[in-house]
Amino acid sequence: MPELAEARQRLAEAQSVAVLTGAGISAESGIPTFRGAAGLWNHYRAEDLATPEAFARDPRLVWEWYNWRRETIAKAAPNPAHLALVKLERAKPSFTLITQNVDGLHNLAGSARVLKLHGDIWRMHCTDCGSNWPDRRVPLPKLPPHCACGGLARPGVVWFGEPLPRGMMNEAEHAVASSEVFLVIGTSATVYPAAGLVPFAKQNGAVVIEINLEPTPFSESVDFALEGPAGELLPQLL
Ligand code: BV8
Ligand code: ZN
Repeated sequence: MPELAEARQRLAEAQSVAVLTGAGISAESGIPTFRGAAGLWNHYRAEDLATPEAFARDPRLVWEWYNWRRETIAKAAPNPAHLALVKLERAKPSFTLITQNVDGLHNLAGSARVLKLHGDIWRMHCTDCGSNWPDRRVPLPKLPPHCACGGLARPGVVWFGEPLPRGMMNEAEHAVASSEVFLVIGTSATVYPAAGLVPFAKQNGAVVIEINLEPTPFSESVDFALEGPAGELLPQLL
C-alpha cells in the first residue's frame, strides 16, 4: 500500500491526534519561511533580528522588520492546509494543534484551540509596565511603538534565548504523549524546545507523519515522511 494511503489509514483510525506546524504551512499563503531560499528579509536572518540583544541595540530596526512582516501577514489568507486542520480538529475526539508560527492563520482559519509556542505577532508587550494587548494596525503609525504608559513596546513573540510562555511546553508534551498520531507539518525541526516534540512523540509510541517539501533531521526516524506541499498533501491525508 503506498505511503500516503497507509498514513491516511492510520490517521483515520486515530482517536487522539496532535499536530506541530512551522512556517512551511503558511508558505502557500504567501508568507516567506525563515530558512527558505527567499529568506525572511533578504539581508537579515531571523536569528539576527529575533533576539533581545538586537532589540536592545536597535529597537527601530527590529520593529521595521516586524512591521514589514505584519503587512505581509495581513494580506495572507489561510490555505487548504490550515483549513484541513480545522476539519481534523472537528473530526477527532482529542485534538491539539501546536504551532511555532506567530502569524495567527490557524485561528483565522477557524482552529479553536491553538498552542502558540512562540507567541503572536498581533500582540504587544510593554517593556516597562509589562502589560500586553492586541494591536492589528498595519502599518504601525510610529516605529518603535510605545505603551500608553510611555514605555517601549515589543512584539508579543518569543525571541531566541527567551523562555517559552510558562506551562506551554508541558501542555504540548502532555498532548503529544497522549496522541496516537503526531503530524509534523512545514517545519525544519531545527529550533528547540519545539523540535524536541518530534523525538518525544516517537518515544511515547505515537505514529509520526511528517509533511515537508524537503527532508528534515527527523525524516529518517518518522513513520511516514511525505514529501510535497502541505496545501496539497494535507487535504489528501484526510
Ligand atoms: C529557549 C518567533 C531557553 C519570533 C522564533 C545557541 C545559542 C542560543 C540559543 C540556542 C543555541 N542552541 C540552541 C538554542 C536554543 C534556541 C534554538 O533552538 N536555536 C536554534 C537556531 C539552534 N531556542 C531558543 O532560544 C528558544 N528558547 O531555548 O529558551 C531558556 C529557558 C529558560 C530561560 C531562558 C532561556 C526560543 C526559540 C523561539 C525563537 N522564536 N520565532 C518570530 O517569529 O519573529 S523561531 C522561528 O524559527 C519560528 O518561530 C520557528 O519556530 C523557527 C523554525 O522555523 P520553521 O517554522 O521550522 O520554519 P523554517 O523556515 O525553518 O522551515 C520551514 C520548513 O517548511 C522547511 O523545512 C521547508 O522545507 C518547509 N516548507 C516550505 N514550504 C512548504 C514546506 N512544507 C510543506 N509545504 C510547503 N508549502
Ligand atoms: Zn507600559
